[in-house]
Formats: sequence, structure tokens, C-alpha cells
Amino acid sequence: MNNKNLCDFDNEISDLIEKELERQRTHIELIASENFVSKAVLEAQGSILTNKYAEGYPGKRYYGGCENVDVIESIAIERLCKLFDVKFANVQPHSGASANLAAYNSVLMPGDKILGMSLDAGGHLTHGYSVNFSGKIYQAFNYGLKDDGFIDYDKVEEIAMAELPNLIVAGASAYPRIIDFKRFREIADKVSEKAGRKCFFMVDMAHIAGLVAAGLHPNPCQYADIVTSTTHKTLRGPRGGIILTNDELLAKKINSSVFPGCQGGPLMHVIAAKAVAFKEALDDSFKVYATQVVKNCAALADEMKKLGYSLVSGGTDNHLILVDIFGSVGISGKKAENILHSVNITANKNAIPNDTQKPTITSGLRLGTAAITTRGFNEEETRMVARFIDKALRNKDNEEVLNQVREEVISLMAKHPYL
Ligand code: DSN
Repeated sequence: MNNKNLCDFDNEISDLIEKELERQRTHIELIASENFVSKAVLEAQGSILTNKYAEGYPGKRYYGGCENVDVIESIAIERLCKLFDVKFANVQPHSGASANLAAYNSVLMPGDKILGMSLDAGGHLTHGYSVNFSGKIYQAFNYGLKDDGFIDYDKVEEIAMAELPNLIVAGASAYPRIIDFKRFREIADKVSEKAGRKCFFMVDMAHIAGLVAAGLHPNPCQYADIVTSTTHKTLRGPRGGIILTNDELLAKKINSSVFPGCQGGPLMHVIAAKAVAFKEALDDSFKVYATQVVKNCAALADEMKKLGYSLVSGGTDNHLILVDIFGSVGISGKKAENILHSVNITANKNAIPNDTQKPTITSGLRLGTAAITTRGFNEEETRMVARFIDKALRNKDNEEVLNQVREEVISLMAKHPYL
């Protein structure tokens, strides 16, 4: 076996990892779904647990030698249940999309109807988009936003009562406001009554999981039949997925749907890293962190508005804002993303409601504060970020100004080291 360190054996890959570390150290990270994990999470994820096959669940595996990984997975489940005050959890989904696939598969048959937020309103591919499995296996219906940028709950109810979906999904990738899970539950219950069969209510809380864990957003677990999430966004864990429920029968169906329904062997190194991240999120310091994420986002929204930018819904309650960049300064989302990249600011173009630009161009820019808050940014530094963005966009053809902004970004990041 090759016993060399990575840098000695494969300096091509090793150099690229070093370059990526340097990029992460020297750029302001504003992608709302990204974050920086701790050394402890990295250590668990990079561990020898990657060697182990453990198809099945703790105590009921299809392979021998699972005595240690059984305990690791049980600890991850126990911590996760405590974190979200929920009875049952599955920590095996490889990603948020896998979690959603397994969740749907646990209660739906092909051809059943699902109702989710449309992609251009801030929803997710797996909530019924036509080119995704969710829009192909199931009959998908969409809801959107009112003109004020808030979810149109009355329209959700109207569509739901007309189409009688088997499942309603709430949750978003680019929605800056608190989601009224109680209202969704009431709508699902009305559908169940009219249809004479169950309409399941599922929440994909991937973006806001860290805020929910810290008590800064209502917890969907008390309203939804099934809650899915990723673990790597505001929750600040390794890249992966989870599924939660308070219903014992559903928990059994979810477990069979994850394995053997949708996945084979679980990634035990990732599950160990999830357990470490859940321990971090249970600590009081995580509440401090998540509170600062929200404060920083409010500061970002306020400063962007002062600088003349229009925000979808007029502001934010959570970790992200959606800027109508085309409407504000006549620059498309794609162009804005490129200009910001040139000054070491990383963000992503995003469609806005009723977008006039193509999905590959967009009118919007999504900005999130989870990652910069991990790096220790306070509200004043977050306001500086807004001013950097403004300066870069308004001087997009002036190399001298762009170089100056890049230098300012690099010196700000030097005050907030990573690893
Ligand atoms: N790609 C994620 C995001 O950026 O929100 C959603 O899966």
C-alpha cells in the first residue's frame, strides 16, 4: 500500500487543496448555503471510518465489525434528536437531495401529487422542478410569493384544495423570511379532510437548520410529519443530509426508504463528523454564533438598502438576503457574481420573483452571513462588506478601484484566519 503523505504522493491534488485553502482564507464567502467547519469536524470526516461498510442500522447491520460505528451512529442520532427536540432521526442520507428523495419515497407512490415552492420563487430543485426526479416521478405543483416577496399562503391553500396533493413541502433555498409552518400544517390538514386520505406535510429546513437549532426560527418538527435538512449550511457540519420525525411508524418507513430503498452503505466518517457538529450545535456558544449570523444579516440588509439596493421582501429575518441587483444598478446577477469574484468576494446569482432574465443570467444576487460569521465578522465588518460590494459594482470598469477593493478584502480576511 502507498504509505506516503498526500503531498509526497500526489502533489497535483495536494497543491489544489492548498490553493483552495488559500482561496477560502482570502475571500469573503457570502454563498448563503456555505460555511466553514471546525477542525474537529474535519478530523472526524477525514478519519479511517471511511474504510467501514455498515449497511443497515445500529444493532442490525449486514456486515460484521460494526461495534464502533454502531455507537457512533447512535450518538449522532441521540444528539440530533436532542438538538431539534424530536423523537426519531435518520443520519444516513448522503445529501439534502438524497434526504428528500428518501423522505418522498417513504410516503409517496410514483404519480402522486406534491406541492412545493417554485424554483424561481426561492424553492429547491427537489421540491418538484421539472428536470429533477421530484418533477418526473411525481406530479408536481408550485406555489410562489406575493408581490411583497412573502409566501402567498392563501394561494398555497387555493392550489392545495384544488389539486389535493399527497404531500406539501415547505422550505426554500433563497427565502429571507420566517416560514409559517403552522399555516402549512393547517392547509395540509384541510386537504386531508377534503381528500379523505392523508396529505403529508414535509419541511426541508436545510438553509435555516442552524437558526432552528438555536431557537431563532420556529421549529418545524412540531408541525411537520417529516423534516429533512442538510448538515452543512447554517448548521455548520459536514456535507450531508438528515431526516427527522416524531411519528414512530413514519420513522420505520423512513429508515427502510433510506436503506435499502434509496442508498446502500452509509458514510460512517461523515456520520461521525455529523455527531461532532451536533455536539458543537448543542453548546451554548452555537446560540451566540447563530444570533450573530442573524444580526449580521440584518446589518447587511440595512447597509445595502442605504446604498440604494432593493431587496426581495424588503429585508430579512434569517441568514440571507436576495438583492434585485439588475433593478438596483442595471447589472445582471451573473455579471455581478463575476465582478465580485474579481475582488475576492464570493456570492451567487439567483433568480428573483418574476425575473426578466434567463435562469443562467438572473436579476438577483443571494448573499448570506453564515460563513463570514464563523470567521468572526461583526455587524460593522458586515456593513463594510456591503460597501465593498457597492464600490466594486459601481466601478466595474475601473481596474484601479477594483484592485483597491480586492486589497481591502484581503486585509480584512487576514484579521479572520481559518485553520
Ligand atoms: N445548492 C444549495 C443552495 O445553494 O442553496 C441548495 O441545495
